[in-house]
Amino acid sequence: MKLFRTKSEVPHQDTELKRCLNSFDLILLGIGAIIGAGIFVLTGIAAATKAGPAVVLSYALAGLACSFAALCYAELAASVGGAGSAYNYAYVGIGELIAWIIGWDLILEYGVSVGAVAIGWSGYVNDALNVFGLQIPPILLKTPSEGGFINLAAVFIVLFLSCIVAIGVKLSARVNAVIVVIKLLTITLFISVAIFNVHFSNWVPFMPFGWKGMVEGASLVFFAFIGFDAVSTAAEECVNPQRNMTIGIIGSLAICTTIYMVVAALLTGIVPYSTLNVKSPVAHAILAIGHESISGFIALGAIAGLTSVMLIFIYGFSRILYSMSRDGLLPKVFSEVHHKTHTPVKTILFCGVMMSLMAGFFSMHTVAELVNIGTLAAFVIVCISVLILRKTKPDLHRPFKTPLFPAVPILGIISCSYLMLNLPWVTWLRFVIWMALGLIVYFCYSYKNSRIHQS
Ligand code: ALA
Repeated sequence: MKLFRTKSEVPHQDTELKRCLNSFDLILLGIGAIIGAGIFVLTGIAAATKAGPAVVLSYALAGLACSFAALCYAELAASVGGAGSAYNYAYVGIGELIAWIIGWDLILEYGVSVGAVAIGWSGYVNDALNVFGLQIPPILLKTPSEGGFINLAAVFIVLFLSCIVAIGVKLSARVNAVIVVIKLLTITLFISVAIFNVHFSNWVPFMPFGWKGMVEGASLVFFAFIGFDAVSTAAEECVNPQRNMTIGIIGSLAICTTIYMVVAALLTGIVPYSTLNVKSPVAHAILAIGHESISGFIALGAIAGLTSVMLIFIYGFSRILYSMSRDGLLPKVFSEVHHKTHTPVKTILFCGVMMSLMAGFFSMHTVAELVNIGTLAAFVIVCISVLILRKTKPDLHRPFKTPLFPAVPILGIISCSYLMLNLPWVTWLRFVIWMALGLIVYFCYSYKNSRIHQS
């Protein structure tokens, strides 16, 4: 049994997907995927329960870890490419088994994230409906573990957006562009009101839970950064992958980190951090300082923001499955592209149903940390892939090279591992079970059906 066979043994595969995305589309795709439940929901929880006003440092720390990984992503996306993102890079850089592990990991990241964000979305929608005197019956808003039956709004939004993605890439990129503008306007509105209402006394004590709290906060708000890697799943649909990918990944991450730090500092500056453990902290804080209508607009903007995150993740999820199936590691049906829409329609609809079930029956709290551990593990493997590929394929054409090599990938490995270690043990347990399941699937199905094995 050969566990480290690499993809270079597979003949070049021409893409059937349509090349229609440019750098600007990718930055919008990135911002669309990155800014969502993290800033609109988790900032308050992290400030109130983990970091206090030092949540701004939590964002800086998580952003720093991501930037190391992002530079590695950009190098691999530009030189290796492929619709499968980190899965594809590991396949070429290290070998099939590790690629399978990372692919399985990404299925967890993308699938579970959509469910988590959909749950947050339904909470905001319920808040917005309340403003107009309407209410979703609680039994149709809560999961069984919360005393309800199903989170129907969350199920609905996942299925609806899956259909949008299935219709075609360009359409979903356009829908996304409109939503990103709304999201940025919402944040600008928050900043322009909050900046005149800061009370410096709210920043004292700055680090009420100490260094440990700040780092645990970083492990939690890391969720807010997940998504820049989704840009890399579009590598086969870019006009000029080398240039577009680099600008798309680094650009969107830099913009989002800046926004997060500003919003986190202002949020904890306008109200005491201890009051922020609520479902809609950003809107809540603006309401608390007496701006009712602006708070309503912010809630609507948050709904738009969460929508675009789901849109990109459904897209990324289907492309990961597409890539793994094309390599023979998953059944063929996942890589069938529809002749009219040029998208893997069956895969997208399958993903939509799975993710909507997750959104309907699980609670956000249970899944957010699971997403983080899976994603951090994927980032660590991406950084390792850069180190290995530089050694094994020194002549590979690299339009973008990670600066300060090998310091950046090594720092990426250290910082992402550090954040993983600060997650609860129960999250680790769930992660280990998921990965063990993945290995069973690999050895029972994927190893035999791999294109490498067949060729
Ligand atoms: N970064 C995404 C969000 O915050 C997953 O919703």
